[in-house]
Amino acid sequence: MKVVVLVGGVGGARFLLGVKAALGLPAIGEPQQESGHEVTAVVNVGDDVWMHGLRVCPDLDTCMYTLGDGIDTEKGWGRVDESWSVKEELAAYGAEPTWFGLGDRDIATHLVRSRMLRAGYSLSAVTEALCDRWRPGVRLLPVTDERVETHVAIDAPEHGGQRAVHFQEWWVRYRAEPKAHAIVPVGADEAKPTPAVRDAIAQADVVLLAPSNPVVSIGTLLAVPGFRTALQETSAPVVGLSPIIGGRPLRGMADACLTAIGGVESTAEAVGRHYGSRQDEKGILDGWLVHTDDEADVPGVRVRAVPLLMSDVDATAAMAQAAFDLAQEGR
Ligand code: FO1
Repeated sequence: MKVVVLVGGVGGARFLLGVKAALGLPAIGEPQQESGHEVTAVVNVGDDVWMHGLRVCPDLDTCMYTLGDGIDTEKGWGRVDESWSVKEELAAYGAEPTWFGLGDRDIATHLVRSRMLRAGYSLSAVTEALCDRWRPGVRLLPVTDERVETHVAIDAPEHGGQRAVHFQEWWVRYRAEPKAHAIVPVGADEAKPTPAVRDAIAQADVVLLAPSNPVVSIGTLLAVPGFRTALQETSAPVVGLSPIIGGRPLRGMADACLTAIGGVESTAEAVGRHYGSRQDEKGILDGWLVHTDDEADVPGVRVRAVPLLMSDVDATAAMAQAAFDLAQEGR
C-alpha cells in the first residue's frame, strides 16, 4: 500500500512511527521490499530558518531524527545526548540570536545542509542525502524546494502598530505569548509543490493528515499553490486526524494559531469544517477521525470517534489503523 502522510514536527513525527507500526514495518531502518508498503511524508517547511548562517529545518529534522532513532525524546526535537559548546561560545561573542539553541551534534546536520544548498542542490536532494545516514524508513519530502517561511504579526507599541517576526521568534523567544494578529506563510504564493510530492499524492492509495497544527503545519502545506488541488484530484481517499483532544489542542499553541486565521474555534468540528469536504470546491477531506470525547458534524465527511492520544507507539498504531479503516470505506 502506498501511504502519504502530511506532517509538521513533533506530533507528525510520532504519528509516522505509528503508521509504520500499523503497517508492520520495522521501527528502525528500511522496510523490506517484500512488505509491499511505502510510506511518504510530505513535510512542512514554514518553520525553516537561517540561524548563524546555517539553514535549520526543524520539521524535516524532527521526522528524520525520530524515525532514525536519534531524537531527544524528552524535548521532542534535536539530538539525543546533545552538548551545547557552540551555543555557549556564540553567546560569549554576543552573537544574536541567543534565544535559539543549536546543539553541537545537530549543527553537523545544518552544516551539511547549508553547504549543499549553497552548492546548488535542492532541499529535496539535500534531505535525501541526510536520510542516507538516518534511514528513516519513510520517504521524507519537503513540500516545496522554494523558500517559504511562516511569519507572525504581533503588536509593536514602540512602532505604533504591529511588526512581523519569524515563526521561531514568536514560538521560541516569546513562547507564543503575544497575540498573533496574522500568520503568513511568506513566499508560499511563488512556491510550488515538488514533482515528487505531486507524484506521491497522485499515486497514493491513501492520504492521511497527521494530527499536526492545522495552521502552521498543515496550513502551510495547503498554502503552496497546487497542493490543495493535488489533494482534491487524487483518486486516493483523504482522512484527517484531529489534533484537538477534549476540546483543546493537545500540543503546542494551535488555539492561538486558529484564532489568528480568522477565529476558527479549537474544536474537532471547527477544525474538520476548516479543512472541509472534498465534495465541496475547496475542501480536502473524505474522512475525519476525532477523539472519543469529541463530536463533530462535518457535512460531506465521514466522522468516527476513536482514542487519539499518542501515548505510545501501540496507541499511535491503533490511530493509524483506524484511519486506514475509515479510508477503506472509500471516497
Ligand atoms: N525549540 C525551543 O523551544 N528552543 C530552541 O532553542 C529550539 C531550537 C531548535 C533547533 C533546531 C530544531 O530543529 C528545533 C529547535 N526547536 C527549539 C524546536 C522548534 O522551534 C519548534 O518546536 C518547531 O519548529 C515547531 O514544530
